[in-house]
Amino acid sequence: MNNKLQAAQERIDFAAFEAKWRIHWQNKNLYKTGDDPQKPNIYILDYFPYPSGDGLSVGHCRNYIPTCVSARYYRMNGYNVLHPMGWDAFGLPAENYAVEHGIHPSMSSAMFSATFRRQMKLMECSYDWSREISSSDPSFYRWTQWFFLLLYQRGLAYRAKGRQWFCAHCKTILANEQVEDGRCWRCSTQVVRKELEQWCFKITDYADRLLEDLMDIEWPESIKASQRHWIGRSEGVEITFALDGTDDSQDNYRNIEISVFTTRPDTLYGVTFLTLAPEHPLLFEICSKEQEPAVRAYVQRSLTLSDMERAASTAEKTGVFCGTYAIHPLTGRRIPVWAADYVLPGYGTGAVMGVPGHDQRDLQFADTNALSVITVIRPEDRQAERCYEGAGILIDSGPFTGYPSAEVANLIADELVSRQHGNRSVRYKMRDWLISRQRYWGAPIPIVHCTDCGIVPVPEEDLPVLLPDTIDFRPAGDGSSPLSRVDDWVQTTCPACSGPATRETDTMDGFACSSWYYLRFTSPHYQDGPFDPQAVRRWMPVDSYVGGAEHAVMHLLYSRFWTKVMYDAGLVSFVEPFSTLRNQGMMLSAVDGQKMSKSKGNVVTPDEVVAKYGTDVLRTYILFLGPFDAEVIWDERGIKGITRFLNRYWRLAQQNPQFEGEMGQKRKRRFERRRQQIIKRVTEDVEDFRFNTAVAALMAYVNFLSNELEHGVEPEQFRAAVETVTLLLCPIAPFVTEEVWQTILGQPDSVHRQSWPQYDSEQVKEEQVTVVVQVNGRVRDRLHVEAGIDADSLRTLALDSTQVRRFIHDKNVRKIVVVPDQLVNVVV
Ligand code: ANZ
Ligand code: ZN
Repeated sequence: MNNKLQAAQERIDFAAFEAKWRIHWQNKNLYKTGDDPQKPNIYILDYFPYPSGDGLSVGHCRNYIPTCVSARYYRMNGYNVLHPMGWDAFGLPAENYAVEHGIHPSMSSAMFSATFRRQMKLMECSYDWSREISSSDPSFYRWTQWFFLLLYQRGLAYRAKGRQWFCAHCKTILANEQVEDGRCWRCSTQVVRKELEQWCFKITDYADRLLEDLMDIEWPESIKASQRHWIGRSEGVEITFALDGTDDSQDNYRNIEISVFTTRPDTLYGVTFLTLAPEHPLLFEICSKEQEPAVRAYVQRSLTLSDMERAASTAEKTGVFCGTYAIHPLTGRRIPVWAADYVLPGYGTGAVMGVPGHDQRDLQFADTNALSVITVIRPEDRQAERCYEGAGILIDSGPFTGYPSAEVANLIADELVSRQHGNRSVRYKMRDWLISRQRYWGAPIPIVHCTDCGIVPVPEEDLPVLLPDTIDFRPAGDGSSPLSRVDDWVQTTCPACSGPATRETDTMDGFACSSWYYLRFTSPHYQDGPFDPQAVRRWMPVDSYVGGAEHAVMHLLYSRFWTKVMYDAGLVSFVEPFSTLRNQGMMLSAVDGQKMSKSKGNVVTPDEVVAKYGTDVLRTYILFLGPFDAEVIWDERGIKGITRFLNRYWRLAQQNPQFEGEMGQKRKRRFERRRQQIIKRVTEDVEDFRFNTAVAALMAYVNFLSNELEHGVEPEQFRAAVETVTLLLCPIAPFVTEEVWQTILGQPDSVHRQSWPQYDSEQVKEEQVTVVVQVNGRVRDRLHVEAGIDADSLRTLALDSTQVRRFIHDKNVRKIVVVPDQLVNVVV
């Protein structure tokens, strides 16, 4: 060995240089958003985090470290990169903490975001901190209020009375999906219904566009599916049933009609009852006198159940007869009308035509209440079944008997329309977005109530409507906002008539802020509007958006809705805010296999890992743990391998081979090819968010270099290789690579300002060689393979050759001799 290996510093001492580089980079303003008009632009964004008192765990790093690597990669590739960070600061955690500790929510949320910021800086996430925003800052929520007014002016914000779930313990309204078994999901208190006037955004107006435009964005299929499911578009028919009373006292409703929504008009001949939701507005009008008390009692009882419980397939299908009959629109048959709580008030028309022969829930209801079952469709290949929900052939259906159900659905729909008994109709599961919150820590809704003028929007020039500072912000408990107690804030003058008026005391749901924050980042200090139109033209839509899968619907749907509204208002020129979306996988604790959370006591913080191993090790390990989108378990034992890898790289970089011989043309070519290949590999992996395989490839390459070095490598070749690894590794492990680049390799400028190494797609290709295959010493075949192919693969290829197989025939293979790149001899 004619290679003098130097005595290298064995282990990286991160403490010796981390702080130095942090300051250096900060002084150099390394992460400043590029603004070179010659360069392409890319916007890389993390979900707007909601700072909590718990701070970040290593689980959160699975979001922030990959996007940081991606941002660094594009900077090195000559892009202007917008990679900002800010805080979704309004909301319950900050407010609850404030209530508990007797401080102001602006304090608690400032504390929380300070912790997040400190931890992100610790990980050296490459954000342009000069663009930091906070949604609770009046300079931000002024524009959230501005958007409220925009929605209001466009008829998309309205106030409506509705019965909402209310938790007396949390003192707040809950959405339907936050009620479990009739209890609050947060504290298990039994919830009650409260009749309240609430502000809503008319997202339902955009249902079809929200569905259609999903086609044009690169999002995980599962997220698109969740959104489709949530929107829940159904095509069907609204059928009207006339009523037929049982006694004279009911004459008065002879001209009332009940309308049902069905997706299965082909089952019309199988209707044996109608069911109305207990909340149906006509319910008591159509009840017979005799049945009314029973119906009232039933309605009272069903009001304690949540929609989820009522809709559950396992729920008991209770109901009560109304004493009334409807008339079948085609046969004239009399059909009993019932009230039943499995029918939900918010969907379709709040009334259902019961077809127990073809709908499971209707069958359960019929069985529970001794109603008859009629079968009108049978499967094509089998006997009729008691409850068959599929398509098939019509039976006992008058003129439609014998026809296929799909066709009949259309025929019956046409028939009903022409007889004016029905209309084709499209229904959505999605409801309008309830935006009102009766809590303090949110953006006040910019509305004034005037006794003379009614609802009056606050004029744009009077924004922001500031949250009053010094108030008792504890929630009231009766469903009213704490703001309603601040008399001198509530009392105001009407912008329209200057008469006395009161302010709206509800604040906006935090999701309002996160529906447009990504636009603010393009021009965070802009004064004349929510964003600088030129900056938005330059950066939007977001090219790469990354966050957890738990926001599949709400935030992502609301943002899409706002963007479409802005498009319609001529504010932006695109209809989708996020072109590409990726969800990182969850990180589970090794302690209990659960999601990390403070209450479970299983949190590992980035702080402790950095203190023990250094930032580079944390970053590299997070990336290496598993595929970006896979669920992984935090296992500290795995860190050893990462430390070993970075130390090996560190020792390698310190080598200065004094090689006097020559590598030989062939070896030299191979050495260079390997360098080209690693560039290609890491480039492709980083672009496709395959960071774990990028790290693995770099590990293999460092091992390769260490081995080669033992055989002697010419200094020039070696230096090129070390520079290449350093450049490829620097987005992942920014500190040690900078130390190598500047201190060891003696380069004058930061490694992070270098260009990403390029490869030549011709040069990465393996050389081809011809390998001769012999059977018992006679040449039987020639294989064209990549040079350097391993012996095992050659053996397999040789035995797979039809030529060779012919000569082996049924003899036993005794031995296979392999001379790499040249020959395989099979002895039989
Ligand atoms: C008769 C029928 C026969 C139905 C049959 C289904 C099968 P999707 O696809 O989810 O839109 N429905 C309508 N309004 C309802 C309400 N407010 N609460 C509960 N159920 C309601 O479902 C549409 C079907 O759900 C409708 O079609 C109706 O039952 C029921 F063999 O009508 B169908
Ligand atoms: Zn007025």
